[in-house]
Amino acid sequence: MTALPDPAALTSAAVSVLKRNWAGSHTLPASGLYPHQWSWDSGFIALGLRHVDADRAQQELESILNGQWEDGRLPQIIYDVTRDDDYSPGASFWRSNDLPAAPLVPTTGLIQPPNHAWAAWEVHRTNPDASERNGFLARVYPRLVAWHEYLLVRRNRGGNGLASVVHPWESGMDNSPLWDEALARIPDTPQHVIRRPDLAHAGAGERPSTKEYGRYFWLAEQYRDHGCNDLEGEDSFVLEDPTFNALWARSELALADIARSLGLSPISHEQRAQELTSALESLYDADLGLYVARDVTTGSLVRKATISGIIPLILPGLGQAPAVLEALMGPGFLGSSPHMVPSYDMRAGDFEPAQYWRGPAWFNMTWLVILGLRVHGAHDDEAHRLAMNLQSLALAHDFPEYVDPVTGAPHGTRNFSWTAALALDLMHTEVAPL
Ligand code: 2M8
Repeated sequence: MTALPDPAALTSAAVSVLKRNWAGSHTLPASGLYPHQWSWDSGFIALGLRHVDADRAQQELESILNGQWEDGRLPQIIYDVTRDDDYSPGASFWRSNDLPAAPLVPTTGLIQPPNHAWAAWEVHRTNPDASERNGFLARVYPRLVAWHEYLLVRRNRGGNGLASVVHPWESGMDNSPLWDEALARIPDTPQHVIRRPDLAHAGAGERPSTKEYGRYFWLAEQYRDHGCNDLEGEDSFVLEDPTFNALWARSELALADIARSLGLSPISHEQRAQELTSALESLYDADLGLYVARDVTTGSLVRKATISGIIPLILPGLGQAPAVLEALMGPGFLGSSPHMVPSYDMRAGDFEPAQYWRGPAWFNMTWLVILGLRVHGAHDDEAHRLAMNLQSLALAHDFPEYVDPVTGAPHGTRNFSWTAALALDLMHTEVAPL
C-alpha cells in the first residue's frame, strides 16, 4: 500500500497550486492549457478551497454564477477576453454578447455537469459562520434553483426527466468512448479554422484527435448558429449521460439541505432527486452491470463500460448499487488494483492508458468513486487505498491532470487545480478504516 504523503507538504503544495491559478475572482483549471473559468472545475475547486479559505470558496462559486444566462443555464466557460488567443474556441467564436439571454460576461453557450449546488452546500457546512456572515446561501439558492430549472425545462430531450447533453464538452468527458458512435454521424468539416493551442501544453497523443476537434467545432457551430436555443433548432448530438444526471440528483439533495437551512420547504428538491435517481435506472445495462449513456436520437443505449456508469454510486438509494459495486471491483476497473480508477474498462480493445478520457485515471472521478463507496458503506479498505494513492500521486507528480491507472505515470497538464483541490479535500475528510 502506498504511504500517505506528509500532510504539511501536501497542504503547502496544493495551496500554492490554487494560489498560482487564482485569477482574482475564480481559479483557472491550469493557467496555460485552460486560461478561463470552467464550470464544473469551479465546483470541484470550491470543495477543496473550503478547507483553507471559506471566502474564496464562496467567491469561486459566485463567480461562475455570474455567468448565468436568463434562461438559467450556467455556461461551460466564462472567458477572459485578454487571453482569447490562448484557448480555442474563444469568446470570439461564441459571440455570446450578441445574444439577448446571455450575461454581460462573455461565455460559451454550452453547459457542464451540475455539481455546483452540492459544492455550495459543502462550502456552507464546512464554515457556517463565514457563510452566514456573507449571506452566502440566501444569495446563491435562487440562482442554483434557476440552473436546475433550466435542465428540467430545456434539456429533457428524451422526455423521461433526465437531462441530455448536446455536445461532448458538456459531459466534461470530452472524448469518452460513449460518444464515438454518435460522433461518427457528425461531419468533421466545420467552417471555423481550427487552431490547437492546447497542443502547446499537452502531447497530441494525450488530447483529442484533429478529426474529433472537427466534429466538436461542427457541433458547436450548429448550436451557436441557432442562437444556443434549446427549444428551437435541431441538435445532431443528444445523449443522456449517467454522471451528468447523478451529479444533478446529488445537487438536488443539496438544494433540499440549503432550502431547509433557509427555512424553506425541501420537498420539491427531495422529490426531484428521487425522480432522477429512478430515471437513471433507464440507463442501466444488465450485461455490463453499470449505467451507460442513451443516444436520444436513435433511442438506443451505448453499451460501453466507462467510469461515467459507476459515478451514480454517489446517490443513496441507487437501484443497482450492488451490481455497480461488483463491476467496479471487477477486472475492468479495480480488480487488478490499479493506482486509481480508470476512465474506461481496461479490457476494452481500444483502452488507452494515456489518452485523455479513454483510459487514464482522473482525480475528480476517483474522488467521486471514493465518495460512492462511503455512501454505500462498501469496501472501506479500497476507498482508503484509493484516497491514499490519489493524495500521493497528486503530490509526487505536481498535481497532474490525469495518470496512467496502472503505472501512475502523469499525463496532460500539471498544476491542475481540481487535482490539488480534491487531494486537499481528502486530506481533511478521509477517515482511515479501523
Ligand atoms: C477538458 O475539457 C475542455 C473543454 O471543455 C478541453 O478539452 O479543452 C475536460 O477535461 C473538462 O472536463 C474540463 O472541465 C476542462 C477544464 O479542465 O478540460
